[in-house]
Amino acid sequence: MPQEFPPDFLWGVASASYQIEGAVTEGGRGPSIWDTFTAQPGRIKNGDTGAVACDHYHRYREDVALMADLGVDSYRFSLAWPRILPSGSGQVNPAGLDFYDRLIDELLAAGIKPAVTLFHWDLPQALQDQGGWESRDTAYRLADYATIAAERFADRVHLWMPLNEPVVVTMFGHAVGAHAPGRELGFGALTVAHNLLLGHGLATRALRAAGASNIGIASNHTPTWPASDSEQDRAAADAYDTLVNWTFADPILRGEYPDPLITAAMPDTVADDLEIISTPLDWFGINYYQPALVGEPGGGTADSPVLEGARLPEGLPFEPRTITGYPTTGFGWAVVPDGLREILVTFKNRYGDALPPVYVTESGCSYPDTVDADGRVRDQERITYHDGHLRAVARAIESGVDVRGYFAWSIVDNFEWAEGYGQRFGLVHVDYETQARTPKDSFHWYRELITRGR
Ligand code: GBH
Repeated sequence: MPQEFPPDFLWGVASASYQIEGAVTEGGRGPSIWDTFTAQPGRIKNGDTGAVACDHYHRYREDVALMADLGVDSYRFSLAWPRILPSGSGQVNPAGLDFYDRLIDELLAAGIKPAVTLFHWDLPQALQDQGGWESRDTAYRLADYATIAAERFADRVHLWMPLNEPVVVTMFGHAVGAHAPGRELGFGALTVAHNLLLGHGLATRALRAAGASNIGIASNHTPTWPASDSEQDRAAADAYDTLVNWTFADPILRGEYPDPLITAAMPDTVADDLEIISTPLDWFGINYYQPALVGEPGGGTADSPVLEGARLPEGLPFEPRTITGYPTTGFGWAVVPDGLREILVTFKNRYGDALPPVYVTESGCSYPDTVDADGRVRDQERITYHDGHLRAVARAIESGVDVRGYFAWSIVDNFEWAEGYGQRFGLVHVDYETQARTPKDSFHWYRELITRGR
């Protein structure tokens, strides 16, 4: 398979600060909305929190050594905003910058290119207290933070991403409340989407002004399938597609919202804001997990494993259905490798030459992996998952999509948000009692693949 990838294809792994670092009160870090959210009873499975997580803050050298052994070209991780700016803005915390300095230097010494996300959901609580992403000011605070990060790290970072998955922050964090900050605004969350996108544009400009290059985004996208050929189901799928995909990609890649109704829900400054939001990117990153099967409301079971227990807003013009006929992950998500090819090709068809080079900034699967008596983790399903998804990338490249790299989610098992530690996505198993790391069979498989690719 490797020969189907260009020689400079970037083989990577990914993670995010709150999911792995722990040490939430150390090194001058301020509280984030995820510290607050995980402290609220009933929010997270088993009452898990990211307080210790994988203790990566203390064990980053060991984790970088694992990545060096794995042979990846690049490691995508996020900076914890509240480590760098404990109150979200104003006073910089030198110990926070120093931590990422050490991590970046450790990576470079191992020949691994750092790929940095600025905001992977751990908003400083102080900014939430001032309105969080419901407030336009937060977009400007992201840009200030981007300047600080670029001034310190621009010379050593290979890829920059101001945001991870604005759609998930909007929907899970602010429409249905399954993620921090737990808001249930329904369609009111569209303002949040706009503020996030504005923040993305402002931060892109701030990064560039401070000397950073190679700026993109990690945006979650979902090929959307109508539940049937009926006109109603096709209209419902269209509405879903517009809301979860194009509301987030069109402003960036076309400088407009996909539907006049959405534009109308935005502030009066929308035209000027779209100028900023559509600041050209050097590349566009797609996170892909599974397609969505969508039908008309009331036509089936609104059975969404992740949204289980969360109240969907009233009056949605669509209803998600369960995808059948495919294997499922531990989460219950359908494993549909061709969906990755489909979304990549859909992007190329929709945006044509306006689409910059693409990276798959995340793809992965969770299973309840255990370490066998002989010290092995036999995760053949994960091997099948990544093998299938990489073949899908190769097919997309063949059809003319300029895909430059693939970041497997995730390097280590970690704190899976509302699901706590129950879902394991890593190529490396983590024993949360001892913090022992055990490379899974998928780790050895990925190493083989990468080595053959060179
Ligand atoms: C990513 O989000 C995150 O960036 C990362 O932090 C996280 O650990 C990783 O994926 C694994 O979850 O219709 O209820 O079945 C993933 C975004 C959005 C993907 C919801 C799955 C299906 C939800 N997810 N989607 S549901």
